[in-house]
Amino acid sequence: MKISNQNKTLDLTSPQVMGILNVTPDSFSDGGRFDRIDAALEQARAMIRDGATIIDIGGESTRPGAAHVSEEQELDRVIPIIEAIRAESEVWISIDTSKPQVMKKAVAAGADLINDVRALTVKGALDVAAQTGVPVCIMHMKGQPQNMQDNPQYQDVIDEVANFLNERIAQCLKAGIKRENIVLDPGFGFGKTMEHNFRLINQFNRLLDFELPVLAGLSRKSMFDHLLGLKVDERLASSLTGALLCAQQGAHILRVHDVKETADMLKIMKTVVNATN
Ligand code: 8Y4
Repeated sequence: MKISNQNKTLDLTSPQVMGILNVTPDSFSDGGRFDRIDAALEQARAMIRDGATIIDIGGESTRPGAAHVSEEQELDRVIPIIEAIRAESEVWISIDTSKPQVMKKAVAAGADLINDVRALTVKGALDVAAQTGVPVCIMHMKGQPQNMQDNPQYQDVIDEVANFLNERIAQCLKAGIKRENIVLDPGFGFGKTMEHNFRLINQFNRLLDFELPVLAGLSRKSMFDHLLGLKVDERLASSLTGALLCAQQGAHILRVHDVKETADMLKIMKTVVNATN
């Protein structure tokens, strides 16, 4: 398995680490515009050094209750960071957005992959994504960020996630996105209870039936708080455990905050897998 664009190819034979780079104002203390760009660039450099082969850049928070972000605001946050990273690195740059104009301008600025938690459901997003020609990650979410955690219910969570992704794959193909440019994601934490999230980990390998790359984003999510009573900065061990359980079932990309620890974990996993007699 691999993903490609005009410029390059990322081999997914073994799981790749996608490092999270949030560029929302709460994620970088504000010493002004240059300081913000510089801090984000430093964080990207550290993640690349630690083994990330993809940097996921997001300028909109999808937390329930998070403030609305305008297109102009989002562009102002992400474009300078994409340009700065691209100026010095060939790392894969992923743009975490649902807005068509942000997708378009981010790819023009050097982004290689579109990561959309709304699975290209915003008006115009399918067509713009198709025009860019870059791979897209489509994620399952039940409801919208504002209401997604208000008592989500499923008859069978994995069936519903798979059916949704199947439908979105069809829409992508219809819009002219090539099948080999689609990455799938069950959307841990997006309209799911703790039980739904753990069931999705348990059944993760069913998403491999699509024969498309699959991404797992579990890092520091609140399911670990609900099980173990952990603050966000206490969730490293649980995040690594969740990531390993998905990687063992065949996850191709792990979206994480803790790149070094995840890369170490994957090295152990690969060494064990290859330690046949
Ligand atoms: C602490 C910090 C605790 C952040 C939780 C969080 C995914 C994603 C997000 C995902 C894909 C998050 C943008 C939620 N999650 N994209 N984005 N898959 N493809 N929460 O699972 O990280 S944001």
